[in-house]
Amino acid sequence: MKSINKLTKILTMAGALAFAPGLAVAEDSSDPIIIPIHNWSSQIVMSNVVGQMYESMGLNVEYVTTDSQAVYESVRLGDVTLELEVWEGAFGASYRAALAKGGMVDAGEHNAITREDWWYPLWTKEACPGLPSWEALNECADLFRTAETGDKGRYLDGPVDWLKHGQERAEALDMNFTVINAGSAAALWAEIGAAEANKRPVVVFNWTPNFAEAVWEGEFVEFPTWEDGCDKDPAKGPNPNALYDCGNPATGYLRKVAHHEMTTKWPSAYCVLSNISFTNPQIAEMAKMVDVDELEPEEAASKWLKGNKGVTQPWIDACTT
Ligand code: TMO
Repeated sequence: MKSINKLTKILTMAGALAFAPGLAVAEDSSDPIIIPIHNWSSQIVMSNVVGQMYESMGLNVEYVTTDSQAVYESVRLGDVTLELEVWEGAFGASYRAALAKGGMVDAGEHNAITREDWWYPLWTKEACPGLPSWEALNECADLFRTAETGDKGRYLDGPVDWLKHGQERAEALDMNFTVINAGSAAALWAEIGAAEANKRPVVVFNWTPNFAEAVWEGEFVEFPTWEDGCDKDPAKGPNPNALYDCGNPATGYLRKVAHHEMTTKWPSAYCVLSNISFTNPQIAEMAKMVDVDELEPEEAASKWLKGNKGVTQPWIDACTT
């Protein structure tokens, strides 16, 4: 369906140009397109991939490191030009708030289907066979006790700026878990790696697409199914008095957004942005090139682009020829 829409769009554009030979297409500004960089690998590599695509079109690009929630306000105001990875689970609320205030345009979804939630490597299930249900996890809470968490189980959540509301979820569902925020994505992988040697049960925040699925077999914990408004309306979810008593969306979107002036200031670049649509395997590979192969993000991006010209060049050609 998605690809048919895209094909229709490309054909319609080609048709429009064919019948409007005198059409003057405005040139893109030589001002730098400002691309924000966050704290997980696929986003960093993808940002460099798209930045290098723009450079191949003769455009100027600058990267800035920004907070992954505040960035939506920055896109809206034009302090940054775009955002390439709007994950529904982590950033849906900030995205919706900024979109409603005005100044940000939706540049469409990637092909990818995303999920972000409590996750365990498969050896954990040997010790807690009722998994993946959250009630079973809760009954096994003792298995996850550490010196730090006392008589409660330890759940290692993502860095604070991903706003996963793990503590609120544990409280809303009356779980015997203490939620600790990791300082970085690397701390999540270290936690899994350290548990692997003696197959110690662990539960950590994880997501897909990600490199981790190629390294450790595992599963997401099944929480009460996400309902729209679970983060705003206590009536949603099983606890009538609490927010965040649902899992994250299990088939979430991954979206692109831009500052509204990008459409007129860099029309070709915006056209390319709207064509861009990465898949789960492509995004997992971008992460792997940094987290497993240990390439620098810029290197990973240029290597990824070299291997995938057949994917990216048509997105550019449809906007520039
Ligand atoms: C926002 N993230 C993909 C790290 O969950």
